[in-house]
Amino acid sequence: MRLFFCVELDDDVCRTLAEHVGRLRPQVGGGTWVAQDNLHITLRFLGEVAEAALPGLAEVGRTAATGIAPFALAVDTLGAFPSPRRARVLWAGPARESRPFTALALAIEDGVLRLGFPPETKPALPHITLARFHSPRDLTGALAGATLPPLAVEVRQVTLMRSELRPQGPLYTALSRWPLGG
Ligand code: 2AM
Repeated sequence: MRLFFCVELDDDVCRTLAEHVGRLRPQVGGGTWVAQDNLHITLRFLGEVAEAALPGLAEVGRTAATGIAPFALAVDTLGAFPSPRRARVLWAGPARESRPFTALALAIEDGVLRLGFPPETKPALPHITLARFHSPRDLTGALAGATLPPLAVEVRQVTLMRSELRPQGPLYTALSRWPLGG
């Protein structure tokens, strides 16, 4: 099964994001837009994982979550990977680095490495993917005029999510959740 660790978002955060994204969408056009209910912050993508690995992953999630106290992420910025001029991913996220988020992602990374997963090569930058583009898109104009109301994402738990890929978009199912701070 295809799995990833993530931070789920409260319904009101998803709703506010979806409203603002709705305004941006006509300007950007095209792309594959993430359904409101699927918005999340990835902590670690695992890919295809055998069922036998689930107990180990549960231990990783529990240990990582227990070691970090709940915290808030100020989601106040729209951005693009790898750059606004050649965007493949449009995202919302915090402008500033979040130490607790980095610590949480590192704790999970540490745990999955111990289980034998190959190391993550991308830095753990907290972001909520809003849209993906098959070919690079110049979003400098759209992003220059776009604003986001400051959103406080309360990070209270870690989720191990299952992703089933379907033609109409992925179906996410939470397999386990662990509260931060134990
Ligand atoms: P992204 O939002 O930055 O694209 C579920 O697919 C989540 O896992 C996505 O939010 C995605 O992050 C992340 N992810 C990381 N690497 C991935 C990969 N190779 N394939 C699919 N998703 C990946």
